[in-house]
Amino acid sequence: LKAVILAAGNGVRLRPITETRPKPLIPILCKPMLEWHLERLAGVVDEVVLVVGYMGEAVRRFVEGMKLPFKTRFVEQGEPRGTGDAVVKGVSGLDSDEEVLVIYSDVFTPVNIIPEIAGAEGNILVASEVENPRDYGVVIEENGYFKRVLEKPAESYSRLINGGIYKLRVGDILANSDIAPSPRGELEFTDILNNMSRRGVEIRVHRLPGSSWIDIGKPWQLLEANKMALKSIRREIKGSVVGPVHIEGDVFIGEGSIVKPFTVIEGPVYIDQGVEIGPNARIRPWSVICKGSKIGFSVEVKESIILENVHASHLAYIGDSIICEEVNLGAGTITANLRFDESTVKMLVKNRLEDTGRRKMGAVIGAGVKTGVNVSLMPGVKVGSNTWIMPGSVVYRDVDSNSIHYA
Ligand code: TTP
Repeated sequence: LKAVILAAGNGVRLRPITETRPKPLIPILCKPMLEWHLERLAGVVDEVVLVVGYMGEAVRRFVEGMKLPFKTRFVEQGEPRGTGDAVVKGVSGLDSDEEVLVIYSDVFTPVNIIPEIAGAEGNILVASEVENPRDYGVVIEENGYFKRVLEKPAESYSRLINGGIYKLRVGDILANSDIAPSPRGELEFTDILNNMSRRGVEIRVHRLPGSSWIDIGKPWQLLEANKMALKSIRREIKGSVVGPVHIEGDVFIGEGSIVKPFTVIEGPVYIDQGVEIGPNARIRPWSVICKGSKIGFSVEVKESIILENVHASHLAYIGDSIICEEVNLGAGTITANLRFDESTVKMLVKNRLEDTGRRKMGAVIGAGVKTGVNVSLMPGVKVGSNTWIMPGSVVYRDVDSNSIHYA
């Protein structure tokens, strides 16, 4: 069995996170999404084809740095013309009687379903139940068999959506790849699936229950994905904890990390290797702090993701936020995460104001940003990478990358 992983998207909706890393290298519990997929394919496949494009070199370097028990091959997609185009390029050259696992690199299931899918007979499509089916490709099935996908329908006919994980016969994909661009101008893999169904190729629907699948397309979904993953961690403390520290619940602290006195950590919390916390910090549930970061004196972190080498050394509040790598937060930097009217927080995504569905949502801060002392960031604001926010600023709107924002 072989696998094709789609890793070529531009990830525009995830900016500024994707300004400095391709989407497949965005981590969940400090481990890139792509690494989760590759680890799960060990012992299941003998070759993985990675379809790459945007920041493809970074993807290639990352994969080549991993020790994997199967062959890997990279296919350049060129212009990202859609998932259908990517899959066809990924499977071309494979034997038509062979079966492939097709996996979108930006989907996450906290439980590993790959062995079950790989071991099942015939063509399989993984579908998941979600609360907001209208944002996805809604799957119509009959007696457990796939009939059609309706892309982002105005009305939702069912809560079952296309999960972006399949096992299919290569010949069935290629024989049905005669598709035209969709209304959004992309060659969609779902149109190939619709062709297959219409021409009598059987595809069994493998149904996942709610809350066991997520795709990471927009920033707040990264918070949700980490939250899903945090539900299955267990208390494990490998680093050192110095003096009076209060730790409750499921807290993971990686090797070489140090927690200094008078710190309170309320699990579930994941602290990676080489992290420094405290003295006198408060880390609240659903937080993830990655390698080399420093959360110092009187800094409170709540339901946030802090990527690598972030420094928040004193007197800061980071709530429901995503802080990318190499960010420096000045003393007194505050992310506001709740509106006075308590309505759900909106965020600009690809120039459209979208409802995050979250009553509490803070900021998304791109890599290399520096905030001066006493900077306040209003709910749902995004700051582009390598930008400076000058001291005393109150940031109400998104700030461009590589810029200077004056108070
Ligand atoms: P999408 O989330 O639809 O697209 P994207 O990753 O480019 O993100 P955005 O819309 O924010 O720019 O992609 C779904 C999956 O398919 C994802 O894993 C990336 C992959 N993909 C490709 O490999 N090639 C492509 O041409 C496209 C559109 C997506």
